[in-house]
Amino acid sequence: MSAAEPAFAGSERTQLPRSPEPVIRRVSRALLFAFALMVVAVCGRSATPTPAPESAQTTITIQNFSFSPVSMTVPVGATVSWKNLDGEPHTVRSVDEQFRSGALDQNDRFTFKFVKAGTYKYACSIHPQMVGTIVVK
Ligand SMILES: [Cu+2]
Repeated sequence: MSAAEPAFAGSERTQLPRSPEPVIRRVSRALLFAFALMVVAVCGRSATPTPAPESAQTTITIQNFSFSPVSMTVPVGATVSWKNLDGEPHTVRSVDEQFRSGALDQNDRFTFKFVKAGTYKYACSIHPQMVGTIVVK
C-alpha cells in the first residue's frame, strides 16, 4: 500500500483513510471467525445425536451372581457388552461356543457383535447356574 502512495500526498491525508480500513477488516475478520465458530458449534451439536445407531450397543450387567437382564432381544448387527460389577470373577460363555470371554474381574467388560439372527444361550463357566439368553432378530 505504501508503495502505491503518490510522492506528493501529505502524510496526514494518507494516514486518515488508511487507519479505518484495517479496523473494518479486523472487525469483519473477527465476525467471520465468530460466525465460523457458531457454524461449527451448530454442526457439532446436530452431529451428536447422529450416532443414534449406537443405541444398538447394549450393556448387560453382571451383579450378585446373575446377568441383568437375563434375556435380551437385539437387532442383527448389535453389539452387546457385559460388565462385571461383582468382586468375584465371572465369564460369559455361549452354550454352543459362539463366543466366550476370559475371566472378567470387577468392572471388566466383554463385548460381542451379533451378526447372525438366532437365539444365543450363555452361562458363566465358573458358576453354571448363572445363565442368560440373547435373541438376535
Ligand atoms: Cu460367575
